[in-house]
Amino acid sequence: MASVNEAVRLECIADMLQHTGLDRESIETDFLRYLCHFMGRNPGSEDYYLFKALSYTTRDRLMTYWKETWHAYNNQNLKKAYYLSMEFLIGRSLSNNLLNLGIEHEAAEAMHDLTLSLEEIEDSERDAGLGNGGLGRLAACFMDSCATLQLPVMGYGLRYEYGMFRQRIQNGFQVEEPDHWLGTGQYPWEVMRSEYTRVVKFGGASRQYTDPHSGQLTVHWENAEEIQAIPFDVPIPGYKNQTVNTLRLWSASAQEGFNLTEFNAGSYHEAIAKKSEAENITMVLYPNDSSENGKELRLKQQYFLVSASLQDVIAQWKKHNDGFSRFAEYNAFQLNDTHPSLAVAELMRLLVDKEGIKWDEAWKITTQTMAYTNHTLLPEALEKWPVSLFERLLPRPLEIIYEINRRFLMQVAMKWPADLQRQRRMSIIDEHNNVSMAYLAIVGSHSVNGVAELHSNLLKEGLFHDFYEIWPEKFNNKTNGVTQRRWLAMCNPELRELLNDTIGEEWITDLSQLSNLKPYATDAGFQNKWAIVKRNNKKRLAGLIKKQTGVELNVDSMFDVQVKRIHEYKRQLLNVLHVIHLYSRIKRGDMENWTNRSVIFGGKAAPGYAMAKQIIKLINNVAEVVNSDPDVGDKLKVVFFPNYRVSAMEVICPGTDLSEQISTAGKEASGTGNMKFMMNGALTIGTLDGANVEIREAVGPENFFLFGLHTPEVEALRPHYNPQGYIDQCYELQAVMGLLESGHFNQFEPGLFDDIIHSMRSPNDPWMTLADFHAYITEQQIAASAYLNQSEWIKMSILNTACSGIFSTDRTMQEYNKDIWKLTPVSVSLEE
Ligand code: 26V
Repeated sequence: MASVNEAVRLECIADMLQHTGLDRESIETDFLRYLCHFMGRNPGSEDYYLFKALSYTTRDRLMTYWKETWHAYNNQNLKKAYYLSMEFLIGRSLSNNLLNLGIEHEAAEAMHDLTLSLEEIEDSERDAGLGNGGLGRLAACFMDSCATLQLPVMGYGLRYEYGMFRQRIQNGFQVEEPDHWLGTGQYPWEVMRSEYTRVVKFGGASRQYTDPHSGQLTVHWENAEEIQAIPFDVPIPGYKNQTVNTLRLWSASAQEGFNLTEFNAGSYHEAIAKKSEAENITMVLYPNDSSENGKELRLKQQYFLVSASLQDVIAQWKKHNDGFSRFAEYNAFQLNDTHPSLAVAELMRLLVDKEGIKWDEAWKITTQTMAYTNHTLLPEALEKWPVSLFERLLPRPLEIIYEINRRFLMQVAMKWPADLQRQRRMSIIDEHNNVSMAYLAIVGSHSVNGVAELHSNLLKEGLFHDFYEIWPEKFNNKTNGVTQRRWLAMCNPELRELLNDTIGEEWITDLSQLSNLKPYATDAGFQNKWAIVKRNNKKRLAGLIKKQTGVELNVDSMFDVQVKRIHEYKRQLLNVLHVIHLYSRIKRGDMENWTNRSVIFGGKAAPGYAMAKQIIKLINNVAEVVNSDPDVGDKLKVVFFPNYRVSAMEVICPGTDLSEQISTAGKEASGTGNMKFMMNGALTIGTLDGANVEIREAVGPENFFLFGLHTPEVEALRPHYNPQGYIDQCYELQAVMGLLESGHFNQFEPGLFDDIIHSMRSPNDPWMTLADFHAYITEQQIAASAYLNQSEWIKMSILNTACSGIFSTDRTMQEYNKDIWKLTPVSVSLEE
């Protein structure tokens, strides 16, 4: 590689800066140059081309800072952290990058000069849907906060050709369509970096050799298939701070000149088939957020991510360091759930087999660098992989896992010599010959954290109790957050302006400043302004809903919203039961203390999750009946928002009055949608689950609609849960079940909802939906009555925003950094 003189490097930077002015004229000039010269289009072309031209223009303006940040991180001895995640749910980037660069207004004016609308251009960007839901979006929020905090953190993920499927609703049913988000061209934000291509092995066999010179026993992984990992880098700008961090996404490709022998032997088709098999690895995101265990391709994806990323970090390390004695001092890996927990075995393999480091030394390095975050308590989501699959795909990592387990079980046996049961329970390889990825992650990490206080405690008491007994010091909590840049400043510009005018702009980088709003909660003038902003946001949301579904909402009705993945534990069903209850009240003329409502649902069901798909159909059928009944009119409207995604939430959360967070207590690890709603001034109706607990604590119980069983009550009730008893005791529930069971919502589709009805009536219903029904409708009535007093409601709405300061990922990242990573912030400055 050419080594460049520092003076030349600086000259190059100065030149780049000079040619990427942040003023309106420079933006306009560059935009036209990209559009007309580079892309061969003109300002009258489709919005998508305008979006691309403006994105390139924006990327140019990030590039200097990006290079400088890279330089600052790699040319001094700095500790760095790597966030390993199978998902980064980025969504759109143009408006976010303009905001963080501080050139939103300039870009809008430049477009205006050309009689173009920035908003329309931004709207034509497709979501980068490289994630399922909360876990993937959290990773994206973390990246934004790390860049803003100037932490040297790099994200590693996969560049799926197809992201999260697109959801269409046909006759009330979910239909999945492939999301070829890259389109025919490329993603304007990414930069391909072929020079950092890595090679990942699969299959073959592991052989031991005694080195003839040293007499050392070494292991070779032979006859493996080799697949190239090509990195594509995406810039992650901090907020107005000249820092641009990197998200590196790997794309699989067959080795260049692959299988020449097969080709020469005339097996051209086999050779091509092999090539496409290799490229399959990063073809598609698994659209499941709980089960789907045992799929070979998914395990390949996981190993591909982990191996390429670790090789990348080690190669970078070796450029500047001799040996690995200080590796753990300068590198930290955060595992986003168990999906990348093969990193434990892979780092051991690379250190022992490739770098010739002794096992004990390598193990020390591994456990000192790895940290694991758990994101779910649902047993079906805990990853296990058959040993047989490992034998076929990953023979050498399997041997290493066996050795890790052997040594670990010796440790357990020392501590509890007589307790064979415990040794069996804790084995990384279980009695059915499956590798438990969670146990591998715990054993190989120095830190294990949950994502909300309740969840972290439940991990210690339940799922990981045995491990907590050996290593209590590993366990800690890091309550989730969301980035206020995207989830307030960007998605709610009117509220941003009101906040800036009232308390200044500091909240954008220090969300605790929002507490300065508290004195305004009872100020009539301020309440008025607040109400106007909320109403405008509701108008915008109603407009989008009208466009997507044809349903017209009354902006003065209460917008009651539940958007999230469709899952039984999240209990969209409980919400539907409440809707049916309201409908039945209207039909029987029980209109006392009535509040008009628009109930909005949105979310995707995993394609193989039959019950979740039935729930979508039920919501749509109920919507059809309710919305077309002339007795109902404006009193109640129900909509299912199709294809819920990041960019949809950016319109939904500012326009919401009531946020539904109604999972069975103890099941939702944290939730992050709950935080977005709160920040944008919605009130929550919710159970004591996940981060709801902390939300309620922050805003005060008088500003939160709490209902339902608590976690210990749920568990105590389980053995004698009797749904019929709840029906017998509650005439409202009898009316609701009567309507459902009479086929009122499936008149021409007999038996369609039998499974749903059966599941709610089952004494084994794990989600105990009927147990919380009465408490839920009671609290819903309290919320409805509260809404009738608008000044009270607005006060509570203001207080929700004012108390949401702790739910910034800036706070979350500071905690990860203080307790786990211990990085020093690096300021990047191009002033001189
Ligand atoms: C699991 C699987 C299983 C195999 C197929 C693909 C796949 C994809 C994702 C997952 C993980 C699901 C776990 C998850 O998303 N947890 C959510 O994490 C959020 C961020 O911490 C948290 O707010 C939510 O409460 C939690 O459900």
